Amino acid sequence: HYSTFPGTPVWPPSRLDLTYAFSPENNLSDETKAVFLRAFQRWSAATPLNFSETTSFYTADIKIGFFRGDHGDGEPFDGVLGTLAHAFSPPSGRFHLDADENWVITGDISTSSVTSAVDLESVAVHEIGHLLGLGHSSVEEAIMFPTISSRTKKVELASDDVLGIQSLY
Ligand code: TQI
Ligand code: ZN
Ligand code: ZN
Repeated sequence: HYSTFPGTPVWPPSRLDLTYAFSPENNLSDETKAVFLRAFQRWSAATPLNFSETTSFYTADIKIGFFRGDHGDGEPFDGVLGTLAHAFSPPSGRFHLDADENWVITGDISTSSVTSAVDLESVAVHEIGHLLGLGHSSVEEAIMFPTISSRTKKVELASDDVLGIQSLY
């Protein structure tokens, strides 16, 4: 079953149109940005929320960046595997990914020869769940289940994720 954070923080009902931006120093490719777009679309399809990219990083509701090691928020990344990414509950909007991971942004990850390959879209869908107010789920098929098998792509919301997000929005 899904969970929420203590106190059930959500984006206010008056804020159904949320903006996101990528850290300018990351210089991400359009292909990488498209992965995040698809991940946001999975949640907007199940809710009244809409997400749009803005180039104005400092005013964006959701700020996405790849960082390595200690990046100034007291929750340092740890190199390959271990922590992959973290996102904070509403209305923080902070979404950080570990730049040291072997991110896979395209193709069939199950056939990757890199044992530590991590599917970016799967992690993005999971972290956006946290950004919107979902905690972890006990349902293994759910996006919000707290573990994922290596070299696995899991990007489709399970009914448990949909029930969870629809309880919030
Ligand atoms: N990052 C953890 C996560 O997002 C960070 C975390 C631990 C956390 N406990 C939390 C965030 C409680 C919010 C609330 O779950 S992670 C997975 C999964 C991670 C793990 O790097 O371990 C995914 C990131 F589910 F596959 F294990 C993304 Cl998809
Ligand atoms: Zn961080
Ligand atoms: Zn999580």
